[in-house]
Amino acid sequence: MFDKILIANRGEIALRVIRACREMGIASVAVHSTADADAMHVRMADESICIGPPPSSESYLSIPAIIAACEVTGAQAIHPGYGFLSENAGFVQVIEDHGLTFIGPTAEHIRIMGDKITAKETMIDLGVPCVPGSEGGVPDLATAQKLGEEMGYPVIIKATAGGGGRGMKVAQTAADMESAFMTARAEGKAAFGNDEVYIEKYLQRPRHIEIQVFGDGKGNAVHLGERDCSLQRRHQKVFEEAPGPAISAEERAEIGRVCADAVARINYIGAGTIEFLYEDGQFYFIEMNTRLQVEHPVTEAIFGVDLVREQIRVASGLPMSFAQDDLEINGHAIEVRINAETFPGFAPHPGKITAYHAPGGLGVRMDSALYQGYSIPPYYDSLIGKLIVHGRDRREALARLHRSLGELIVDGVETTVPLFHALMAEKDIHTGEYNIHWLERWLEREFES
Ligand code: MV4
Repeated sequence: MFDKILIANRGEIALRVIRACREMGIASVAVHSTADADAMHVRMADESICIGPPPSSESYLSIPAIIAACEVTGAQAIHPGYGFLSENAGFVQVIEDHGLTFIGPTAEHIRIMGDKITAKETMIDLGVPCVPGSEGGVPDLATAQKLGEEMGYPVIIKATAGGGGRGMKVAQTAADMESAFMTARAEGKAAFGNDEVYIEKYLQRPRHIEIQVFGDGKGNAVHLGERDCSLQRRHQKVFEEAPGPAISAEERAEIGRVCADAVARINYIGAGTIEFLYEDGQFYFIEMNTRLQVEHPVTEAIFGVDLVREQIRVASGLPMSFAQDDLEINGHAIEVRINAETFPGFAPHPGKITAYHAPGGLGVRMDSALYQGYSIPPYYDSLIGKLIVHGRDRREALARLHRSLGELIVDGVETTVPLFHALMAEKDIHTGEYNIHWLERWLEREFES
């Protein structure tokens, strides 16, 4: 086992990793930009080291600065958290070249899943159900038009290097194909330097269901059920829950087995998420994320496992501490993401926290790096906290969410808490009847009229 781990991240996820390290008796090293000298992750870690100026490109994304921080502090392994360098295959390569350990998948698995065409081809070979569409890349407009006619409209054109909704265009009819194809290609080129695109049948009202998987890198893997993350705004998730309100135990067992078998067969190591669109009782693979996700706590709550501890275990060569048969769902969990943003404008609102009180009590977890007197810097993501509630069933989890939102105090900046108070009054949230378009349509109806 490692003696010392460096956390190449900031905010609540850095605290999350430090906490796992401390429970495992592992020393932690925080890295920070000059803008984060007073940040909670710096205070909470055993050691800290400044790695550069405020812009992420010169600090949290600086591979040389992070490697140097490992050498100076004697850290043997790096946990990347989410975002920043967490899905950067080149970073993993450099870490290994320096005799250090990346707490996450191999560079090869990150590379395969980072290219959506390769990811989809791999999943098809592994027997994972995918959205019907082109076999690999579509080289030109004529081929795209021919495919559109064969598949039937609407179709969606996606950049292979895309993700998070970038480089993606819907063609409702043949008349839209030329502009959709050209725009998706141009966006892929501009944003990722890669103009390769592929085509899929466009699903009109799916849910976003993602399966948590975990492998030991030696051909063993498990699944930890699904999360329903359909409530999104501009491809940013705001509310996530597990289990999914629309998924039966039989569906979970079946898609879970397919996913666990798939990652076992590629000797996947660590935490991964296989994303699906779910419509009319069918799962359609869209992407795989090779990192620990923001919303992992809802899975931890219902399975009673510590996913970061498991990541550290398998990265050090130890076996996973559970097998599939040990994993049983207990109750229901919901996470809401609290951002320092105006509502309903969703404009970033950094500033000084004049008062902070985290909710507590049975079934309540608040993952946040806030403290009274802290100044949220303007340089980074606006996520300032995740409120995770756990109940015996969905009704209890929702009641607990409502109750704990009422206890939360964040003064000094605007937050997205009013969004969740408003959602608590919606029937569809209580019945669980929502899809990937629900939130944006509701925001438009309620706040833009
Ligand atoms: C789709 C789709 C409909 N049909 N693919 C958006 C982000 C990227 N991860 C995949 N996305 C979508 N792919 C097909 N074939 C609709 C979306 C989509 C979406 C997916 C998940 C959550 C929110 C979304 C919002 C808009 C569009």
